[in-house]
Amino acid sequence: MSIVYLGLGSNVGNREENILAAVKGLEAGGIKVIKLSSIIETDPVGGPVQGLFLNAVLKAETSLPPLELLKTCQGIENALGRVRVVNNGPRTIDIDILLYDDLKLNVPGLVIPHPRMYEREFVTRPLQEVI
Ligand code: PH2
Ligand code: MG
Ligand code: MG
Repeated sequence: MSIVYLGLGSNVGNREENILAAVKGLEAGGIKVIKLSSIIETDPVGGPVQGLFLNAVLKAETSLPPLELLKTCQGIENALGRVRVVNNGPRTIDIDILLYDDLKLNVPGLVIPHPRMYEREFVTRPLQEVI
């Protein structure tokens, strides 16, 4: 089993419902959520002019290897109606792998630790609650 930290963000539709639906989807996908942070409202960072986000971070346990975990996260994003239009643009749900044990990985489509996590307060603030 591995310990992973995932970042969740939403700024389209019912943002809280989207985050909670993502948590349920992760649980259904074999990712055991150990601790969910508070859900905080944050100003958008980067990207086009867009609405405020709700963000959260969770700590979980999983036997999925990194690329399988990524596929599961992307499957949940798609199932919740995410459409990729603009980079860093509005999204119903974004699920990012922040940390995976003490693994360092850099392959096409996945970099762990998440390369921008430590400069983003919308990640570091909720992360402190669950670490
Ligand atoms: N995600 C981004 C870009 N900007 N800003 C906030 N506040 N929250 C996010 O989750 C977010 C963002 C790219 O994934
Ligand atoms: Mg993201
Ligand atoms: Mg993402």
